[in-house]
Amino acid sequence: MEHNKALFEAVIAGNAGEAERITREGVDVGADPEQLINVGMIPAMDEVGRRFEAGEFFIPELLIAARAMKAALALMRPLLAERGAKPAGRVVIGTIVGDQHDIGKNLVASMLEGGGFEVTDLGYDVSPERFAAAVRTGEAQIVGISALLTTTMPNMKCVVDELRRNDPRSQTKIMIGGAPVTEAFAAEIGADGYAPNASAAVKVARKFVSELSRRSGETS
Ligand code: B1M
Repeated sequence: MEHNKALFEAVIAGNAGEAERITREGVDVGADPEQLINVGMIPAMDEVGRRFEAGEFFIPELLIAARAMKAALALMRPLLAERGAKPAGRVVIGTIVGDQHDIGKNLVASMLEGGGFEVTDLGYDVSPERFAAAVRTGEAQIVGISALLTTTMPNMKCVVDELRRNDPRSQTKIMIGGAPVTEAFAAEIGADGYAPNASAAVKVARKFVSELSRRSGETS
């Protein structure tokens, strides 16, 4: 319990060294790795997201908290793999073809990891075909597409079309975001959702996973 609380505070403070130290110490004395993630790290990133939305935290605080969380998470990954722990969901994410802006996308990817998702980050300048191939390979439930240029936004529709061509029953949910992107644009191109910032992206991803599991419950 002590380790969970200390880890929670280290992540919010963006103290990567401390987060790593507490994680290592916790694992050495037999703390449950899933508890460290679910009780220490994920609520910390939720709190960071809440403070960001409330205007108490800004982009630098988000980035350093995400870095602290990633450092601690890196120590846990091998342990979780050994135990076969299930991620909250699988996400493929990238910045759209023609666009090199990746700071916001990286932030979204880190927050999703902090939220317990397994994230495959394809980087920037990602073509519709690469998105589709990554979804097939990783069996992703969610695809996240970022765009920062008004000139590259239309390329997002090409990804949606390519994914739907391969997945006519819409078993993969598509989320888009980026400064020029809007909810209305998401609806216009047939994406399933839009998030204005990284913490909202985690909420949308959680909603997608619960919709998909409800749907698979109805059909089984
Ligand atoms: Co460029 N750039 N840039 N740029 N750049 C903008 C976007 C611009 C608005 C600047 C301006 O003119 N005022 C402008 C776009 C104008 C337009 O489209 N109408 C612009 C331009 C024109 C260009 C070039 C064309 C400049 C040139 O070469 N003439 C060129 C294009 C290169 C290319 O992509 N092909 C270019 C290049 C660059 C740099 C490489 C120098 C650099 C990018 C470095 C990098 O990303 N590694 C850069 C930068 C840094 C910016 C600004 C200054 C900052 C962008 C940023 O990182 N914001 C930007 C101006 C600005 O925004 N003030 C600008 C911080 C980031 C955390 O926010 O990305 O919005 P953001 O992400 C947010 C949300 O949008 C959301 O969550 C994030 C966290 O809250 N979000 C998602 C993002 N993706 C999401 C995905 C989701 C959900 C939410 O679901 C999947």
